[in-house]
Formats: sequence, structure tokens, C-alpha cells
Amino acid sequence: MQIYNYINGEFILPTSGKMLDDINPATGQIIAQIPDSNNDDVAKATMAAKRALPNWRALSKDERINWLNKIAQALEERSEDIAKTESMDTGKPIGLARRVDAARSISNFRFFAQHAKQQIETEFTMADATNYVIRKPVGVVGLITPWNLPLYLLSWKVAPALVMGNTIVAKPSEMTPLTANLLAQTLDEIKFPKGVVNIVHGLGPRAGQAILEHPDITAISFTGGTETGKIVARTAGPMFKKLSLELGGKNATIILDDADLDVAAKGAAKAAFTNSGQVCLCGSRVLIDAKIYDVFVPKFIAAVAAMKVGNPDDESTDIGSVISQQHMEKVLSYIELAKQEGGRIAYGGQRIIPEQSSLCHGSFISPTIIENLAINSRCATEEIFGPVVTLHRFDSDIQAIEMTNSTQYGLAGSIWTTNTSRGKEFAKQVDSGILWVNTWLHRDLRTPFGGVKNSGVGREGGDWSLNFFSELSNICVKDD
Ligand code: TXE
Repeated sequence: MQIYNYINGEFILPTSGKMLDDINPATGQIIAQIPDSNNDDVAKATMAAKRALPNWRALSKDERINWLNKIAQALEERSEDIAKTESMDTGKPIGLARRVDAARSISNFRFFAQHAKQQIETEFTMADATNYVIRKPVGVVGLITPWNLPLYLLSWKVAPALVMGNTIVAKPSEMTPLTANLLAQTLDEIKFPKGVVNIVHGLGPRAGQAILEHPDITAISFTGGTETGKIVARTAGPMFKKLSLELGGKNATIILDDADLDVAAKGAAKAAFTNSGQVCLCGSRVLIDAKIYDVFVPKFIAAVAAMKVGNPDDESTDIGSVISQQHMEKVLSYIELAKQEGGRIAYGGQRIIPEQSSLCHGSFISPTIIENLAINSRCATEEIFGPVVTLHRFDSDIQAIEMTNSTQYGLAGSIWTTNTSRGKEFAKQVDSGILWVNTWLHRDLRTPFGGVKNSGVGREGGDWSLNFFSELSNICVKDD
């Protein structure tokens, strides 16, 4: 499969003519060639976005809302294609790609179409004047997205950016370009205005960096690793670009002594191993009240052991491959490190080679549970971003809160208790942007999404996305 850049409504090769391999991590096979774009390609895309901006921003919000609904409708008609493509590009199970990636990519467009309708205009009246607070588009925005939820996270940014009147230069992860290409094809099919959305494929330090540096791109919305987030901030900050940084996490799943342990065990397993633990919201540390530790852990292990690892094409698979051989080696190296740090493997801990011959080169890792690690060990403080979870005891809620807040991250967490007001009070003391009580990844798209510390800066979601992708002006009109 040959993938092209989508610039000014045309599918074109990179100026360098150089291409990169795109690999299916479950089979290890090359499945596509994508552009190895550079700053010339980003300049072309930015020029197209600049030229398209006046007509796009001149549309009424209702006309842009209509376009979002048309995109959602067109994506829905090809949702199975999206799911299959995403599963092939990421190694995630087809069921997960349907339920999460494809469904959410469509609902992101639908949600922002209806949420933008409800946006209220603000006025401040004085004795002799009225202030009208209006929102204008930021201009040409740069969207840089990661490989774990490719179209889900790209659409999460494209939809609000469009509805607020911006035009776009987007770079998906070089490891998962295919569904961004499906979006481009869909826009082409519905005759979406040329140049409004431009997709440039390529490497982060080359094509991504060019987006950060281009003077005509006035805002950057980035989701990815914390280390890259620092590069984004360092490059775009001094250019005074608006920045939204959704970075890594090392989230805690906290099991209080009054939790329903069967419910909590299943919830903790889902939070730990969904998408092979490759979601920034995953609960990669399980903190358990010492009083119930010995009853909870066997239930948790049983819930994890029931998860089927294997062929992503199989409907019954719960855990597919991780994103790449390199990432598999990184995750396996953390499992080795855990052993050196005094950890004990309570379940898993090894690479899995499915018996199916077509998967023998795939990057599959067993869901892995590690006990006995200190809360300040490297494995319990660094983001592994794979199917690995560490278990820790606590003797009091105070200690649990200290342990929860002890990492450099502050994105999400979940608390399990049969006393929900106790759970809410506990959640208020956790330094994270997103907390769940007796659930996980239960998402209302109107809510603010994002974290603190090394998990990033800013929030997206609902009004927070619409506000990020717009600039405020206050117009004060003196009464006649
Ligand atoms: O992120 P990267 P990756 C974390 C997780 C994972 C780590 C790396 O810890 O192991 O990030 O994952 C582009 N200038 N998360 O490799 O490298 C890159 O091409 C501009 C958490 O996905 O940050 C890709 O499009 N762009 C995260 C995007 O940045 C650059 C989800 C993300 O790549 C660039 C995924 C540069 N210099 C990973 N270097 C979450 N919060 O959900 C890279 N890129």
C-alpha cells in the first residue's frame, strides 16, 4: 500500500521522494510505504492551509457544523474499514478497534458538532457601554498525534479545530499512518474544501519538528511522550504559539479496604491491560489496602489470566501485540529491571509467540503483574506504556494518597470503594487531572481531559477544546 501526503486536496509524494516502511506489529510484515516528509512538505501544507483559511473561517458556525456531521456520516459508513485498518496498523484486537477507535473517531466529530452549537456568547454590560466577548479562530493549527489511539486522538483534535474556523496541518505517528489516510480519503470523497485539512506523514524529528518551527502555524496540539513534549514546548514556546500538551502517565488504581473485590479486580485488570497497557490513562500501579491484599490479589490475577492474548483478527482476543518490536524490547527490559529491583513476577513476564505461523514475528507480551517493588523503584515511577502493572500495599488512606502522588506524573487514576462519598473525598486529594470512582475510561466528552506535572499542560474536551482552538476578542461598544 502506498500512502501519500494529503495537501491542498491532492494526494502527493514527498518532495524528497523518500518513503518509510509501515509495519504491522502483529505479523512483523511491511504493510505500507509512507512519505518521509521534510520542511518543504510542511511548508507546502502550511501554505495550503493559509490560503484556505479565509473562506473556511468565513463560513458560519452552522455551515462548519454541517461539515462535521457529513464527515461523521462518511466515517460511519466505513467504520469497519477503520477498525480493520487500525487493528492492522497497531496490532490491537479488532474488537477493541471497533468498540473504541472507530466508534470514538466518529463520535468525536458528532460530539463537537453538537457541542459547538451550545457555545454561549458572553457580554458584559456597563452603564454606558456593552462588552462583546467573541471567539475567533487561532488560524493554521499544527496537530501531532501518537500511535496508541491513532484516529481516535487525531479526530479528537481535528473536529474542534475545524468547527472553530481553523485550518490544519496534521502529522500522525509514523508508526500508525493508515487511518489518518482513511480520513484524508473520506474528506476527498465528500468534496471537503481543499487545503482546510492537510496531512503530512513522516518522522517526528523531521516532519514533526518542521510543524513546530513553522512561523505560520500559530497553535500546536500535541499528544505523545513527555520527552517529546519537552521538545515541543522548547521549540514552540519561544514563538508564543498556543500549546496543548497531553503527555504520559503513571496512573494509580487504588483499592480501598471496603471495595467490592470482585468488581475491583475486573476493573483494575481492564484499567491495566486495555490496548496492551498502551493508553496514557492506564492504571499501571495498583495500590491495595494491606488488610485486603491477600484476598484481592488472587482475584486480580484470575481476572488477568482470563484475558486472551493473541491474534488481533480474532473476535475473542483481549490483548494483541504491542506497537513495535522496539517497544516490545523496551517493555521486556523493564520486566528484567523489575527483577533486579527486587520485584516478584506474580503473573506473565514473558514474550508470547502465538502458535499461528503468521504471528511468529509479532510483538506479543503476556500481561504481567509484578509484586514486591518499592513505590519509588524505577518500574513503579517510570512510564512503561505496556502490559505491565506493579502491586503495592498501603496501611492507611493517608499513605495511599502519598504513594499515589509520588510520581512525576499526574494524569488519571481510579478509586474502588463501596462508599462513593469516601471515594470522591479521596479523589480530591489526588494530584491528577482525571479521576474515576468505581469505573475506568468512562468518558463524557464535555469534561476536561488532561493532566499536571509531567502529564502535560492544558485541557482538551468540551469547551476546553473549543477555547483552545479559538482566540478571544473583547469589543467594547459605547452606548449611543
Ligand atoms: O510518542 P512520541 P510515541 C508515551 C509513552 C510512549 C512514549 C513514546 O511513554 O512510550 O510516549 O511514544 C511526534 N518534533 N505516550 O513514540 O515520540 C511523533 O512522530 C515534533 C503517551 O508515540 O512522543 C508522533 O507523531 N514531533 C501518549 C508524536 O510526536 C515529534 C500516547 C508522538 O510521538 C518529535 C503515546 C519532534 N521532535 C505515547 N518527535 C499519550 N499521552 O497518550 C516525535 N514527534
